[in-house]
Amino acid sequence: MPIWNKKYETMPRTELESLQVERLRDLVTYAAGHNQFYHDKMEGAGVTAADIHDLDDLAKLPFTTKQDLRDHYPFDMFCVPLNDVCRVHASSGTTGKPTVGGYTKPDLELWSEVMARTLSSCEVVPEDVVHNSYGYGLFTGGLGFHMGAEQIGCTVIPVSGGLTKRQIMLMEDFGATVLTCTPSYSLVLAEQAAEMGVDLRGQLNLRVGVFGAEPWSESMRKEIERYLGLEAYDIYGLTEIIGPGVSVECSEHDGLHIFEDHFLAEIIDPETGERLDYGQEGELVITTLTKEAMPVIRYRTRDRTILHHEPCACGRTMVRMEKVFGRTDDMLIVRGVNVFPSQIESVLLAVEEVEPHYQLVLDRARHDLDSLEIWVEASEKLFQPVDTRRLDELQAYISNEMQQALGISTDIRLMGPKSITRSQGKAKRVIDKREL
Ligand code: DLL
Repeated sequence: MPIWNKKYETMPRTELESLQVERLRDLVTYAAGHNQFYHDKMEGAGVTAADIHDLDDLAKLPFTTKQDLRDHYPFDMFCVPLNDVCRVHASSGTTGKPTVGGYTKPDLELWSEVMARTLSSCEVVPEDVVHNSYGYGLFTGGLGFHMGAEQIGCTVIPVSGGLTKRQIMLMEDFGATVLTCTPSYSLVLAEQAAEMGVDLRGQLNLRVGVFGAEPWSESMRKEIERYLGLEAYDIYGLTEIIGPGVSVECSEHDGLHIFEDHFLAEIIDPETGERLDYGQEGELVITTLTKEAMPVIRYRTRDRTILHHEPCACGRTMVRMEKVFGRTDDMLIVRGVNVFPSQIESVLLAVEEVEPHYQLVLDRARHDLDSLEIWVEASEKLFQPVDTRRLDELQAYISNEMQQALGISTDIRLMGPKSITRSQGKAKRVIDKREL
């Protein structure tokens, strides 16, 4: 299967590590020499490039946090004058100011390169017609995929999100073979196609889907593959690092390879900041080794995962991260118990008469106790006509499964078809009324 950049993607690990150390040294000098924030940070920690001998010396470097980025909004994290920045992207975030990412020309070339590697890892080839439904604009999804697909030489359809009906028509008329969008939007497309009487599996040529930008479970993957008749790949990335193109699955679907020649990954204990070993779960921390406009040193992503370094059957030597379970700040604490939305998703989607559309509503009503309502759409056939007995049985069954999986009681609300808001990009799964 195609490996876009064999030299780097299959580099022996010892060679790769030497390259990383060399690049890390250069980065420390570059960042401290071109940016006040990094200058002060390095001086405060008493570290210079001369202190970096191997990758364990990473621990000597201070972390960079989302708060640091906020404090230096919009452009004070840049290492080059604005004149040399040829593109700015930003992530909306839930509150306050967005998180900004800046790119020089070489940064854009790097981004195209890692996105070409990404798409090749998903078996995308120059003959493919790529229907790109990631949002174009400040969000990194649309343009990131666009550049990677062009780099490979695919035919790109820059459709962006929304106007779902039209998207189905275009996919059919233009003969899309690859679909790129958030996993939740892929299900909206599937639903719309069904409504229009278009059989996505039979009438369309879709072969591959490259889905990311939000957490999605293995059960969600099965649903998507079943509805769309394609092979679904997980892609991970974030604006602060580059956008999409940090890591991606290969056809083994056994973790996401991180492009470590550019993005150096570590896992830390989110409480203590201590570095953890391969195989241990914690917070992903990334250092960009080669970016010019806005490199980051030991950036705390707040995403939880596990790293594995064992060789992969695909031939790539790059470390693999497990599917992101969620962000440390997405973790819900319900009556003192930690719950990840992805755990709930896995339980729900294992139930046959339930649709993959759900929302979690947290409140603190009675006696200051948290309540967790799980709204999920039940299968359409239970509403034509309403089968109260079956709905009651189903509700009791899901409540019990949820209690087993989460260790807390939840309130299951089985909803009618299409009653949960659909999204064109990242789905909003959690409504926390406790914060209001
Ligand atoms: O979501 C970049 C991207 C675009 C990735 C398209 C993949 C595809 P941001 O808007 O800055 O950037 O959001 C980044 O989204 O820290 C994770 O919490 C989450 N995220 C991204 N990909 C995944 C994934 C883009 N595959 C934040 N699984 C990250 C789980 C993901 N969470």
